[in-house]
Order: sequence, then C-alpha cells, then structure tokens
Amino acid sequence: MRVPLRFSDEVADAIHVGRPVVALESNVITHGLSYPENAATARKVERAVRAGGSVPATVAIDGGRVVVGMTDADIERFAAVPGIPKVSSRDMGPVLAGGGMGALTVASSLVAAELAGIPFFSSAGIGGVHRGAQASMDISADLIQFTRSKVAVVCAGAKKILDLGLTLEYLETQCVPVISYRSDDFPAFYCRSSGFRSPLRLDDDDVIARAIENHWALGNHSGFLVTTPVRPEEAIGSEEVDAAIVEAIAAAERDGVRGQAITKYLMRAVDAATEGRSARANMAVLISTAEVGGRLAAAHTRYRAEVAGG
Ligand code: PSU
Ligand code: MN
Repeated sequence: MRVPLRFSDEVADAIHVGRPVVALESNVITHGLSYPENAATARKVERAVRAGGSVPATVAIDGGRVVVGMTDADIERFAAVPGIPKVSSRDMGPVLAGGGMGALTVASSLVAAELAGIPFFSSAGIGGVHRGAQASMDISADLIQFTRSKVAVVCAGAKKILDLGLTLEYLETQCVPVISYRSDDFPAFYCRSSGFRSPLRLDDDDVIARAIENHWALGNHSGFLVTTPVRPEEAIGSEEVDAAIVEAIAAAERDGVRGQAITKYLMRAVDAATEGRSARANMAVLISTAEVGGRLAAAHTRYRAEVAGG
C-alpha cells in the first residue's frame, strides 16, 4: 500500500514544476506556543520561507492522510483545537490508522517530506540527547530519523534544555554532517551559541547546496544539518536561561515528568522563567531560521537544475 498524501494545490504545483519547497513541522503549532500566537507565528514562518525564495509546506496528519501544505484553515484548526497528539516517527502508523489529527515533530516531518519528494526541511529547534541521558536513555527520535531520511534540515540548533555536547557527539557517530552557516558555533535556539564549536563552518549558499548533493551522491541515505543562529539583536544571553533550565529540570523530577512529555514541559518552564525576553526571541528565531531555510532550498534547487542541465 501507499500512505495517502493530501497536497495543497500550491505545493503540488511547486513540486511538479521543480520550484524549491521547504517542509515545516506542525508540532510547534500545537505544542510550542499558545493560541492565538501559534497560528499567527505559523503564518509568519510560512511568509519567511517565501521571503527566502521557496514555497512553504507545513506537514501534519489529518483524517488518515499526511497533509503536505496546510491551508490557512488547517493552521487555524490545528492551532485552536486542544489535545492534538504530538506524533513522532513511530506514532505515524497508528495515528494514520485512527483517522484523527496529529501534529508532526521534526522526526515525523522528515518522513512526510521524503514521501512527498521534498528534500528540504526547516525548524528552529530540533530534539537531541537529553541531559542525564546516560541514565534515562532519553534521546529524541529526531536524531535517529536524521540517519534515515534523505532530507536536509535547516535549524537554529536546539534549546539548552538538552545536552548539546552529547547531541553533537551522537550526530558525529551517526555520520550526520553538521554545518554552521556564517557562524563558528553550534547555536542554541534563541542563544547565539551553545558553547560548542561547530564541526564545520560554510558561508556560501551554493557551496552548501553542493555539499548536500555530494553527501547524497556518496550513497548516504540520511539527513544533513545546517545551523543558523538567531540575529544578535534578538538573542538571549546564555546566563539568562542557564539558571532557569536547572530549575526546570529539578521541577520536572519533582513532578515525575518523563518521556514524551518532558520536552514541552521544560521548554514551557524556561519560557515562563525568562518571560518577555524569550517570547520575542522565540518568534524571531522561528522566522529567521525559516528565511534561511527558504534561501538554501532555493540554492539547492538551482544547483540540481544546473547538474541536470549538464
Ligand atoms: N524546540 C526545541 N527542541 C525541541 C522541539 C522544539 O528546541 O525538541 C520540539 C520539536 O517539535 C521536536 C520535538 O521535534 O520537540 C522533539 O521531541 P522529543 O524530545 O520528545 O523527541
Ligand atoms: Mn524523548
């Protein structure tokens, strides 16, 4: 059988004629922000992909089908309806079979993008290795999916609720390239730096496009991470979030929060503790990442056309 896909007209047309498309996750709508900021932000993120020169395709599950390119009405419904489940890669089969709605994480969005024939995805924050994973074994399925889906991922790193040093180690072990775009450090969402240097820096869009195609031409059926940091004027200082994170992790332990629920719990707690500052930075990094995603996808499409043209 084939998984039924439901394309928006615009995305179907873009794929058909070979225009660049960037897939976007829907978990950030249902589990990242609150209504109505979530709906407004999802639309701004889509606009940013367009500003970068690509067509946005926000992906979700609805009525037993994978939605590729949510309409405005879809975004409004996903933003407003409470209790839509967070769906990672392993949850897709059951949720499709159940016929309900599902919000896709980075991992499941990559599955959707590959099925749809979209080689680019963008999201400000990816999952990673959790702090204390040596004991909890909590490693986001996002990292495992990077080793399976042939989709390039543009992101601003991940929030410092995670152990970003171990996250980088994991990506190295699994042969997932990590390139920092116009920056030396691996970023940490609304912080410019995680404190870790990136394995490699590249500044040129066309070189990045060639690097991605070469990675795939070498026979790697896997992802390729490109990070882009939040703009300096919108960034939050590490000191500001570090204390809030330690506090949030202690509170999660007290409340017995584990597994699937921990990521949202920690992100909400840190956002609440750094209030005001983080709300603005949150929005800014979502938008700037999407714009870079749009730009790099466009460069990648140009390069593919060049190669095909001989
Ligand atoms: N922002 C982050 N980290 C995240 C997320 C957002 O800085 O992890 C969201 C994304 O949707 C991501 C998901 O795919 O959480 C990962 O959840 P888990 O850690 O349960 O795999
Ligand atoms: Mn987990």
